Amino acid sequence: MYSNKAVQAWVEEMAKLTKPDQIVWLDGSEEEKARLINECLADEELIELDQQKLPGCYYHWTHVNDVARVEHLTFICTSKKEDAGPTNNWMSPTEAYDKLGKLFDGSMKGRTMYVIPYLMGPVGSLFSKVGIEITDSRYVVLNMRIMTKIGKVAMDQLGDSTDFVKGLHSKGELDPEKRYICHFPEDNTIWSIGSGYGGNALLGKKCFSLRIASYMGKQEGWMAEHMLILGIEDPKGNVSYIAAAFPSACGKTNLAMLVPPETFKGYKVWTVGDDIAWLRIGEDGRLWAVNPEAGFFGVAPGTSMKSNPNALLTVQKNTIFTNVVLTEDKTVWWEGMGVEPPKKGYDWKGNPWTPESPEKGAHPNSRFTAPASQCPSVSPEWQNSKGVPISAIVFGGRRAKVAPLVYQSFNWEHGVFVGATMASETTAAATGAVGVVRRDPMAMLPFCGYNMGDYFSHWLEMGKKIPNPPAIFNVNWFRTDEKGKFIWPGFGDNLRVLKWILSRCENKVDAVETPIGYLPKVEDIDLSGIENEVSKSVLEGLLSIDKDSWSEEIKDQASWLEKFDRLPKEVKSQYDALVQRLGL
Ligand code: OXD
Ligand code: MN
Repeated sequence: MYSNKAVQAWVEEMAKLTKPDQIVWLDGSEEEKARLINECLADEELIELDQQKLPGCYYHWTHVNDVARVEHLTFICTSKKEDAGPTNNWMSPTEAYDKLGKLFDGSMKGRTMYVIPYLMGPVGSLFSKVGIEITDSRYVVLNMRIMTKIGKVAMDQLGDSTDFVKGLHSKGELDPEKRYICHFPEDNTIWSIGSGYGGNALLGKKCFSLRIASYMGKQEGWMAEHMLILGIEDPKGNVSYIAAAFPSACGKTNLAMLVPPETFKGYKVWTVGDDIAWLRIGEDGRLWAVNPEAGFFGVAPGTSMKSNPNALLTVQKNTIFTNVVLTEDKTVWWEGMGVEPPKKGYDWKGNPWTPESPEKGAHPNSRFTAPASQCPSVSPEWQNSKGVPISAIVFGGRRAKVAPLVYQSFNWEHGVFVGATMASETTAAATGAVGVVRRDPMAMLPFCGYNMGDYFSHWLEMGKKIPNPPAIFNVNWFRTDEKGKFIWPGFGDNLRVLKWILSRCENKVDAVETPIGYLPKVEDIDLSGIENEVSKSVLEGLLSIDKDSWSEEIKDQASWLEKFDRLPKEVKSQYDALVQRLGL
């Protein structure tokens, strides 16, 4: 129990509603962790993995109908519908408190209520914020323990203040018909019921650090973004930082932990964050960023020693694996791990599985939850309370034809337009049609806690306030040839593109001015060591702008922008200027 009166009063009120058998206040200690793990093992909520091979690692199955974020059940509950905007589901706060209040009523009967104070961001930092999550799930507690800093450290930062985000979570009945993830940005409150899956239940992550925090950022003059943060150290030891936004499933975690190509002697990539960035204007007039999280909640399938050795090394200890293949000898496996599958095991539904089974063993959205501090590439600055200074902001998505490998926006305002019209094409990995263009502005479509038109205005406002703003770029690692094969090798070779981006930030290279932005001169992308795979003419192709595709693209952009009744005029004029430059 902590002395903060506002926290106590709110917990009491929530206990009256949910009626738990007992209340446990978490302190974040090792003893508490050991006790919770033992309880989970006894109830088979966790399965102990081979402690020789994977020390401190455990396995968890979610309910089979509860394996991903549920965007159609996620609501922004502002008093006025217009304030949630055209891209969010909206429910009035009165209706939401009433509807969910009925579901929460008695939902913790026979269960323990855990009260988790947690800190997002470095200890003692101006950037950092405190949340309290109430939950009836020990799995949530153990995950929050990895993803945030829980217990006393958070309460010490909060002191007597009433400035905390109130998060109420209950598994409820795990019934998709009674599942809601509601955000009340005007009340600093999140209510989530009916799901135990990370993205819906770990309230510090998407719910607080993006949806509620984006709203706070708009009020308070900072930004909460769906961005990885990485540092690039050059052979002289200078480190420059990049923040990059990509829609889900575009390789953010891989890019954040990139291993430089062999020919890049003396280069090193440092990981500050893989998913979320909080950005503020620093005293020096630059934009500075922290990663509010303390761990990685990464997608397991596809993670291999080739695609992301640093992630694979991170998850060798103290990690919770969810919905991957559990092997017979109590280790884990997933598709795309780059090693032989086990002869026998259990799939993500808990059914016996062999490599001959017709279905995939790991769920495509199966996850690892691992402490960031264990990552071999974690930046020495990742807990710096001042954050790190950002030289470049990078947007990107999967585009088979339209977007070139990289281009730079003309200025901040143009960069905001590039972000606002960002898109990704659906892949065969997801259900539904392949190659369908989905607009996902700044990769924030499912995560913006208010009207997205106002969010674009906030970006424009910030641009006016930052004396020395980062340059804004767009990248596309996913261009394909006529046979649908990726042309650019990707992974570690993406550093070649980031190197050009930093050279531009340092005014070391000039570029070609095109209708869509500044493109690299072919000779300015370092192809050392991959000349056979990517010849100069292949690179020319990757940097070309196809008029027919752009003619389609601008039509699609126009209908996208029409959705926004609060579209800032600057975004519209950037669109008009693009059309004019393209001569279409
Ligand atoms: C995530 C996502 O889980 O963006 O990080 O979907
Ligand atoms: Mn994400």
